[in-house]
Amino acid sequence: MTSKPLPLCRIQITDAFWKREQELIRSAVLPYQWEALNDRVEGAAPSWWMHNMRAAARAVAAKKAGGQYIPRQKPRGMVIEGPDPAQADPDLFYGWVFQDSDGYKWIEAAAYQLALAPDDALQSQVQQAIDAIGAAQEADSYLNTFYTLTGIENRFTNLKDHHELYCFGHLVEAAVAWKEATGRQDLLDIARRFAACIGRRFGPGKERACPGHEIAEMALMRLYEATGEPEWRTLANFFLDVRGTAPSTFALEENARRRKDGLPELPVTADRYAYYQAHMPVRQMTEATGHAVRQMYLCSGMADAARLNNDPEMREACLRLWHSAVDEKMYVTGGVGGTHVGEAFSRPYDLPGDTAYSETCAAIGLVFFARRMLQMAPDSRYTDAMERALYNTVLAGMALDGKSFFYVNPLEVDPAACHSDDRLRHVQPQRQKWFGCACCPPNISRLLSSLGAYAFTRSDGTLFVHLYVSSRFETELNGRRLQLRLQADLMRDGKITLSVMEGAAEGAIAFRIPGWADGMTVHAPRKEQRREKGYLYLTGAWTQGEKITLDFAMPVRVLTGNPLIRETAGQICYARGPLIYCAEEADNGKLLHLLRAIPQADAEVETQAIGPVSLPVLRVAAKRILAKDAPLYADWKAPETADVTLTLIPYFAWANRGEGEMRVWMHC
Ligand code: FUB
Ligand code: ZN
Repeated sequence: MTSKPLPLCRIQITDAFWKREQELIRSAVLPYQWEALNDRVEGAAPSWWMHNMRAAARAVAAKKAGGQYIPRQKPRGMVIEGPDPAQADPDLFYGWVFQDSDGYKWIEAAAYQLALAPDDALQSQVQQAIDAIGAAQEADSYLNTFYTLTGIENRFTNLKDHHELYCFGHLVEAAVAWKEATGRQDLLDIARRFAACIGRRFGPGKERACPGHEIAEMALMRLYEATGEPEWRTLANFFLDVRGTAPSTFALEENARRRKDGLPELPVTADRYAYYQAHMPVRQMTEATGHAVRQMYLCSGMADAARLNNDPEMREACLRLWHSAVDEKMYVTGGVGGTHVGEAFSRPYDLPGDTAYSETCAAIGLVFFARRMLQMAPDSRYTDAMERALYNTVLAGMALDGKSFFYVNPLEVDPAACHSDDRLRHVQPQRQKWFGCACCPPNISRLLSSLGAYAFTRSDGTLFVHLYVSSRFETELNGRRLQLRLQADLMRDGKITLSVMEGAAEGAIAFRIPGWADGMTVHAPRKEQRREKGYLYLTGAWTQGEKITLDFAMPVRVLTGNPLIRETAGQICYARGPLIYCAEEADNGKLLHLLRAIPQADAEVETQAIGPVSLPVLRVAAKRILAKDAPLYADWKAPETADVTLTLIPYFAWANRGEGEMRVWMHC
């Protein structure tokens, strides 16, 4: 039974925790990111987004006026370092080749916010951004500031690395979101024209191609669903089916460059391109490999294709990749991509805590993949992973005041080591204001602003409640409208109430039974109850004024890692509900590795202020090894210990009280 998300404009998040997050995005994050896109944030790495759009617009205008545009740059390398923006040459491109995507992601997030509530200032900033994008679109509808400014004749010659189709995908996502939020067609027209430009060159019976960084696949599927225009699904299917087949399109384009440089050509087999998930046809894939964000975006596109084409073979491939990514390669925090070498997936069970990469965007990609798997066939294992990624790694990506961000999400941090050890150069002990490669902050904004689309989906006869986020929302059930209110507060407990505020309908409301729930009680008079794949289906007549309640037991849990994970051997971590906990220096002093957890000890749940919010923390008895004057090595004897009370805070809230040690897994 397939399902689709409810329109965001029909969902009002009222949840004490999530409403604050969404408002933070609106009031602090989006305005800040707009300043960043315009290079007006002192002390932050420049974005160059508006700069590049304006420079490209001048080039395009010159060409449209019949003049010539001779670029002063060559499309070499992935990043063009710029000076201080005040000293920048107004006609040059600066930053990463995929810089255009940052602004597209920002527009997408802003559109979701505008679907939730009007905001004239935000709307007019988006309009400025759209005007800038429209002006940078070439006469033949091509749109990419990097190639416009470095030589348009070179476009589509390095799809492997130069992210044209990635920027295109983000443009499409933004355009559909904007149209759905405001009814405005302008950005959608720009995106459709660019899609058509791509479709004139690539597709069945035309040139073969596939994106080096996936997203175009899921974006085109979304464009197809939004417009009903079949050519976008055809193009998405084409990109998926070309991927990993011989002759490798990446090898062919590399060889074209090598020929120009007088270098010998390489074999055109696909097997060298596992980093790009282009080493075998996607339908044959069994293991999540290579760059983690790309892999998750590919999986999302594959899941869309499996659903929209009703393609069981593609679904089987999705299931295998899900198993690999989630059952063998996911951190307890829902992060994926264990190695900083290439921001990539490592071997199964290789999940180091201190050198973890676990990019925020990769966890976001896992959320995308999970929602799409749920749309195909509801099963709480997808929702459990989605919730784990969301409540832990995704949330950790942003400070509680919305002013700084993590790109990398380690599970163990010693700031002294981060500052001095090159092996940890990628690990920041404090969130950063912005990044030269700023993929994560706007990705967090777009996901959190569209949270409702992950909380609920519906098919004709069933409404699915995936995430327990307090909200008021409207849905249809078997063609009849219902206004519903969901009350929950997972930061406190697992009590859920669903009330019918208005309307009457017959059908099923399916509630996910979270994997963390240690039993549940259900009060649902006059409803037939059935459990399937981790969902409780309550079927019957739903009428105004009625209420059903669920109470999921939410004890503190002590988790262990699979014995094959070397890094978690002999350690435990604490969890409660969707939250994974960690110890921080701010509460427990330095040298956290000397703490010894006592798995049998009962933990108390208390509320503590952390930065601007009050959060549930755990207090639990533990021991601390006394380490005074010990030689480097000595004969073993039972260590001297002191009794301590360990304070554990939700992982997502770490690094909000200055720099200090942190660890998720505790020795015991
Ligand atoms: O390459 C575009 C984005 O930048 C990727 O998704 C991130 O991992 C970062 O490399
Ligand atoms: Zn990122």
